[in-house]
Amino acid sequence: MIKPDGVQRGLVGEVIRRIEKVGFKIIAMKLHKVTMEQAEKHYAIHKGKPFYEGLLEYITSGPVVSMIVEGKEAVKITRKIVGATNPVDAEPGSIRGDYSLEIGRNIIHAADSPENAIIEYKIYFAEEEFEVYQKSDEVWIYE
Ligand code: D4T
Repeated sequence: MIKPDGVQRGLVGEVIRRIEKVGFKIIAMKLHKVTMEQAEKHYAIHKGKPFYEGLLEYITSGPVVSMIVEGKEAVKITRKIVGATNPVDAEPGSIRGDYSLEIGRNIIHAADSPENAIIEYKIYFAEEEFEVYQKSDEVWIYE
């Protein structure tokens, strides 16, 4: 998910470029606003933490771009492309390392396990929004 700051700062194309170029297949994508109900579900694990209220306010503050991405080790590799949660620790070359400075404005969200990826995409997408298709470059990406 490209968060509201990523959308406002014109980084949608840059993020999608990185996801596509590594070889992943985007099987669903949309621009939408996160409702407070969706935000509470998504960040339920952080309820009660000092940054929780600010996090909900930020993620619901403007449109986001959500994607479901498929490919080998998609969670692990996407987390590397995204970089550490706190931009201070994010490597140069990662999205957060290149484009953000503060943990509360870190541009992008990516699921941290395949199990959470499923839980999270169900918050934002209906099954009808998935596109099942073959990408013609797959023979050159997978051996
Ligand atoms: P998201 O979920 O946004 O991709 O971030 P991560 O998966 O990398 O990190 P997270 O769940 O630990 O944190 C969720 C979200 O909360 C913000 N946050 C986090 C914050 O504002 N202050 C903090 O101290 C922490 C730990 C940033 C990401």
